[in-house]
Amino acid sequence: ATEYATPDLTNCDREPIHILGRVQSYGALLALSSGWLVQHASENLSDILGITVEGALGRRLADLLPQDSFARIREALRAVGPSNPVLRLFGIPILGEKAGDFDLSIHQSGRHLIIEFEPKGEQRNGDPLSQVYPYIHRIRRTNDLRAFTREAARSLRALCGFDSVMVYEFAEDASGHVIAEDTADGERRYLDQHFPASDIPVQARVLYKRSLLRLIADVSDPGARILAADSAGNQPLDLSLAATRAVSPIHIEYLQNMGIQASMSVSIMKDGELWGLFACHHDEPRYIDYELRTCVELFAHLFSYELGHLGEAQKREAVERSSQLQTRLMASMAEGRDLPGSLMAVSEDIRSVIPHDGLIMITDGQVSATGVTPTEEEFLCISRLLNATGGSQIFATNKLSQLLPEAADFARRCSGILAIPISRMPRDYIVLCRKELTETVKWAGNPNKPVTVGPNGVRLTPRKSFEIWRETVTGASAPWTLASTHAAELLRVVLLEIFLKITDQTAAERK
Ligand code: BLA
Repeated sequence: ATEYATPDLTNCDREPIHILGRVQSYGALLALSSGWLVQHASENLSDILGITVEGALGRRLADLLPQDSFARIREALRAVGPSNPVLRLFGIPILGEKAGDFDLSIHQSGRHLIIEFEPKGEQRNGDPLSQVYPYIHRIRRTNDLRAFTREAARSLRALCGFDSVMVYEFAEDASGHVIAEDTADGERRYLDQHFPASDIPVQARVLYKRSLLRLIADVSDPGARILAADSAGNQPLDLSLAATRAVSPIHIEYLQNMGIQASMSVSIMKDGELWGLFACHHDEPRYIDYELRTCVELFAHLFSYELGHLGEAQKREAVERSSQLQTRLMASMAEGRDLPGSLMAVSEDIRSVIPHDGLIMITDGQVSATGVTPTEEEFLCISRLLNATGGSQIFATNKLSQLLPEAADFARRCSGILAIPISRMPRDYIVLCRKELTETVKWAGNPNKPVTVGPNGVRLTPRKSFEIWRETVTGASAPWTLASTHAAELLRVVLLEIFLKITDQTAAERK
C-alpha cells in the first residue's frame, strides 16, 4: 500500500482525499464484490436503511433489498460504462424499518461496485428541473463575462437555496478569484477577492474534473466510517466518484473558520479543463437531495457549454473591434495626425480590447506615453530587453522584474508589459503596461467580523489566504490572457497594413 504523510498545512497537495474511508451522515454506502457480496458498509447503514453493518457484511445485496428494488438496480446497471461512470436512480422504494423512497448513486470503483443510498428529501416547492432551461436562457441574454456569471450565481442560488453563491475562476497559476457573488441578504462577502492555489490543492482540482459536485452538508458532522468484511482485504476504497464522500478535515476547518456550516461546489469546465467552481455557502447546515443536486449539476453543465460559446463570441468581437480600430486609425491619420498622435487618440479603444494601465510607443527613437507607465529612462531599459529578445513577435510578461532585475524598482507602476512590434523596422513598438496586481486589489472582506479560529490557526482563514496570495503575486501584474495576446496579434497586423499604406503613399508622392 502507498504510504501517505499525515496531512498538515505544508503538504496539502499530498492529502489522499479520495481514500479517507468515511461518508457523510446523509447517506450510506455499500461496496460489493463482483458476485454482489457486500464487502464494505458504512457504519450509519442502520440509521439510513435499518440494516446493521454486521447484518450486511458478507451477505448478498439481493437478500438485503426488496426484490423489485434489486431488480431495478440490476437492470439499470447495463447503462454503466466508461463514458457513463455514475448511475443515478431517484425515488427507489425500500421497505423495512426505514421504509421510504431513496435516491441511489451507483458506480464501479476498482474491483467494487459502490452503491450509495440517500433518503429522498421532503417534497419541494415547484419543480427545479423545469427551471433549468429558463435560467440558462436568461444567462444567454448577457454578453460579457461579468454579467454572465452574475446572472448564473443568481440563478443557481434560486435553484439550490443556499445563502450565498459565488463564481470562482482559476487563474493560470491555479490561484483563484471570486468574479460573481449573489447573497440572500444582498451583502457582499468575497466578491473580487483572490485566494492562493493551496486553498484548493492540486489533487482536489484533479478530482473535481471527474466528479463535478460535492455537498458538505454540515461541517460539524463527524461522518461515518466505512467498515470492511474480513474477506475484503485491506486496500482502502477509492471514493473519488462517491456522492457521499466525507471531505478533508483541513478543508472542514477552513469552512468552520469562515463561519459557515454548509458548502457545496460544482465544477465549471471549459475546453476540457477545470475553469472554475460555483461555490455555495450556507450559514446553517443544509442538505439538498441527490435529485436536486443532479439538477444543479445539469445547470453547471449547461453553463459550461454556454461559457464556451461566450469565449467564441468574444473572439469574434475582438476581430470586429480591431477592424474598427483600423478604420478609426486611418481616419485620424487622414485628418493629418501622424501615427503616434493617432495611436494616442485611439488608446481608449485599444484599452477596451486589451485592458492595461498605460501605453508607451516608440517610433524612430521617439517616445510617447499615456496613462500609468515607466519613465522614459526606465523605458529605455525595457526597450533594451525587447531589442535583445528578437523583435518581430508579440512579447508578453507579467513579471518583468524576473527578466529585468532593474524593473523591481518600478514594479508597482509597471510589472507587466505586452510589446507589439509595429513596423517592419526593428525597435519600433507599442508597449502596453500593467501595474502590480497587489496595487489594484485590496482585501474587501469585513475587517470587523470576528473570526473564530480552529487548531490550525489563522492560516485557514480567508483573510490569511488573501495575504498569502498577495505574497505570491508581488512583482506580478495580472497575467496577459490568451484573448489579450490574440487581440495584440490582430492589432499588430492592422498596424502593419497601415505602415504598408503609408510607405506606398510616400513612394507615390516621391514619383
Ligand atoms: C477544497 N477549498 C476546497 C473547495 C473549495 C475551497 C471551494 C471545494 C470543496 C467545497 O465545496 O467546499 C476553497 N471555498 C474556497 C475558497 C473560497 C470558498 C478559496 O468559498 C472563497 C470564497 N485548504 C486550505 C489549505 C489547505 C486546504 C491551506 O486553505 C491545505 C493545507 C485544503 N481544500 C483543501 C482540500 C480540499 C479543499 C484538501 C478538498 C476537499 C475534498 O474534496 O475532500
